[in-house]
Amino acid sequence: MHMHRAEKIWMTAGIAMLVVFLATLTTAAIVDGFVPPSHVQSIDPTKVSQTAPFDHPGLHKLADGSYEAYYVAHIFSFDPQHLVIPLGAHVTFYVTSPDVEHGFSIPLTGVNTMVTPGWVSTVSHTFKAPGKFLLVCNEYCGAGHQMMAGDVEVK
Ligand SMILES: [Cu+2]
Repeated sequence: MHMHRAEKIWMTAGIAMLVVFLATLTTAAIVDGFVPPSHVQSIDPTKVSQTAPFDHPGLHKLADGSYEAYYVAHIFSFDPQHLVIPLGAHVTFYVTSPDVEHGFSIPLTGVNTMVTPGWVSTVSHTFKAPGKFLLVCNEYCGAGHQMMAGDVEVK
């Protein structure tokens, strides 16, 4: 099969870039311990229910007026199932899982993160509009995945 010289150059450049990108990613993961940006804190997945503050999930007010919301995502529900947030509150969500990979998404707000056992995923949002927002798992997590939902009420 005949290949044009320019085609060979482009293929070589493309493969070389792929090798450089994979080498960079592998080096960052192994040498620097690089993890996805939302995974900043680790947790023993077998002890989530005994580990503070996940032993009391829910909304916690901070001294500066902002809030932290601690969530446990497990097959097939969220704890807490329902959360009331004051209008205008800046909330940082901390979410973990004791079992399998889940998703944590509040559509129309930009809150969306994967939840991986052994890690605490973090995402922040300021709730400027009142309303009742759906909270859904958007990672297939098993036979009851479609039932895994809750809500966040801003008022
Ligand atoms: Cu799910």
